[in-house]
Amino acid sequence: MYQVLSPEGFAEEELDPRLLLSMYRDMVYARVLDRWLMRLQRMGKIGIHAPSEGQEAAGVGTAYALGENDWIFPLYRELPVFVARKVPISDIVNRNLSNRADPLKGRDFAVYGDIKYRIVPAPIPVAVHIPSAVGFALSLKYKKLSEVVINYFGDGATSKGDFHEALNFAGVFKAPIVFVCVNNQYAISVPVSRQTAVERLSVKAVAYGFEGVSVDGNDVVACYLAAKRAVEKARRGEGPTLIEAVTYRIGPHTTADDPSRYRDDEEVEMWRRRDPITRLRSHLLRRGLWSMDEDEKLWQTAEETIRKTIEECEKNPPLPPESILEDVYATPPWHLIEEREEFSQLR
Ligand SMILES: Cc1ncc(C[n+]2csc(CCOP(=O)(O)OP(=O)(O)O)c2C)c(N)n1
Repeated sequence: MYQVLSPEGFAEEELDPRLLLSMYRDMVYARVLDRWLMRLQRMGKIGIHAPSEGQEAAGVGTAYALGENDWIFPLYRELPVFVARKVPISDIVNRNLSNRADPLKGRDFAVYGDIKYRIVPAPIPVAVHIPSAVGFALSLKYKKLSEVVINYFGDGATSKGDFHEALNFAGVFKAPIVFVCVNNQYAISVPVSRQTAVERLSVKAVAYGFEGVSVDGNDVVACYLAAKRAVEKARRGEGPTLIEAVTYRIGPHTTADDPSRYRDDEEVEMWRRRDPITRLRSHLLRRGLWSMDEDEKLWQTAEETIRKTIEECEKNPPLPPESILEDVYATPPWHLIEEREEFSQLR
């Protein structure tokens, strides 16, 4: 398994300090925002949240390998990717609150996406976005654009036919795509050992004629370098890569799950000791690029900034009920126009 940062924060390869500090900042913001979204759900202010705690290196590292014109087909647990793409925190919060400033107007569960940032909203059915991502990548190739697609999914998705059909097609037609399988060890309560008999999910790429690589998903530098290589290869027209980022979901599957029913505290504790944020911090401290004072300030600023952003977002009014009738037809048919009229008379 490809690793650059050892668990103690040693590295043979010394990446640019500015890049490391920027990734560190984004990982901290993603962690703090994730915890706030959990709290908001518990306060009854948002419907559901799929937490990303523990998966920050996999998301941030791979997203940093993209150019700004590249396209993201995420899963629903990709908050760190959105933070790395510099989506404003207010957009993510408004989305979750489903208020009038929600860029998706209350549609589609709690997943985020926005064409402005070239992020396609994640689907809830497992793996169905993989064929779409491949089709989209092929359209970029036919249009002779130099843009590439990055497509995130979980270990559970590798058991669906969609995954195999899509990877096969991508291999045959050399689609400009990077598949990132975020192996967080579980598909809700099903451990990866019940999902597959292979040791590493990356070997599945071999059957489709392209390269697969497993990386330490808690090592942001390894995730970044592996993704950068894969993105450059796709951009050169040399086809897809499957990256398996081996990591762990520290929290529940979603706010509607109780993981204590299917896994031990010791296992969670073992993975907490491999925390991706702590690992990068150890590296930064070792190289004298960071101090504990600066660290404390960063966490405090993240907490304050996000708290204030949430307060501001909560001032937005709710969506008008008739908005559920919008965005299906370019020219709404008569019955929807009548329904919209009825809705507005109710208010
Ligand atoms: C086709 C389908 N079957 C079942 C579900 C219920 N379901 C929602 S998420 C999930 C597990 C997905 O696990 P994985 O792909 O590993 O991603 P993770 O949530 O762990 O990040 C399941 C079974 C679903 N959404 N779609």
